[in-house]
Amino acid sequence: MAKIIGNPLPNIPWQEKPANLDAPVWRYTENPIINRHDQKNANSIFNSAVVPFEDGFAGIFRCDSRSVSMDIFPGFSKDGIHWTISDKPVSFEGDPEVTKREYRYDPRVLKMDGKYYITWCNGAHGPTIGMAWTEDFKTFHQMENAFLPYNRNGVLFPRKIGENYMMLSRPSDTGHTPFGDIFCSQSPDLTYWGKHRWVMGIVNGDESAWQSKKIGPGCVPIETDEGWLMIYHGVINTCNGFVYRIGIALLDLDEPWKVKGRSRNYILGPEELYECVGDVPNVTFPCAALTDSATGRIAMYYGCADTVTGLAFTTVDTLLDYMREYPL
Ligand code: BMA
Repeated sequence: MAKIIGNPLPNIPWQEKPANLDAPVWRYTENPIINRHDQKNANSIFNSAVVPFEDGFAGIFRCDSRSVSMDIFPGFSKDGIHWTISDKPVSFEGDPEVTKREYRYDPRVLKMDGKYYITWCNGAHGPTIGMAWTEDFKTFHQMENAFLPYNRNGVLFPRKIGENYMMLSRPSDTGHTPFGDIFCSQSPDLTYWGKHRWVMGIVNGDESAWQSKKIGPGCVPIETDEGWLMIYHGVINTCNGFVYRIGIALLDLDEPWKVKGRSRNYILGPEELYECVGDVPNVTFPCAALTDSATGRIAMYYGCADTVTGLAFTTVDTLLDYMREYPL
């Protein structure tokens, strides 16, 4: 039995695994939990991140507007399922050269050292990784962008590892990047990032074709006694374009650029109508996971077809057993 290192979360959203299901992840029966117009002026709400907050949950949501501009918005929920998302985007305090908005999307959130940190894909002469912190999800303090353009999918580890903070990311280009591996970078102060190490790449050939075009970090890594459980996205290029699925790997606890295990199979992919049909068909894109250390339960939030937000469930043992049953 693997153990999640972290806090218990007795109010984690949860449903039991359906008895006849042959898969390591099961969807919430009332998916999608957030529909495309569940916020004023939203065209679509997806690729969003949540975290336990006070006696419920808070989140940062990607809402693309009906002029199809991308921004991030705070939201709150008592149960992690029903959300109220602000009409107003996150407004940042900080250096005006840095807070200047071009576009913002695909946020991640975590609690570290008593503050909530947000990372997102930030337009700054090309996409890069924006960073900010908040204590109350009302006032947000923007920090320096972590990297030079072009980069996407910046995902912090939830604590210092050794001397340094660490962040996973996926160097990219200005467009719909036809390549992409996962890297790990280190920082003593969350401002200056270096010691960039390659973590893992696409899988060439037929062995695991769902991740043959590009991969990128998804949820904040989950600390277990066996390593960091990384939930990531993998992409295949098909005759109808890119298809995004979700996979898992286990990273070394002290040197997280070292991969200890990786699943050949995806754990979830576009199958339901709301995952296959939308503004961008056939996309499942993970950005957050709640965990309960008491039970090993995991509740994963993922964008569906770049249009709505889904919720799915699993446990740490279910994922690690599946990874070992279908190793890469
Ligand atoms: C990526 C990002 C994601 C999106 C995905 C699929 O490049 O733009 O936000 O979910 O493409 O369209």
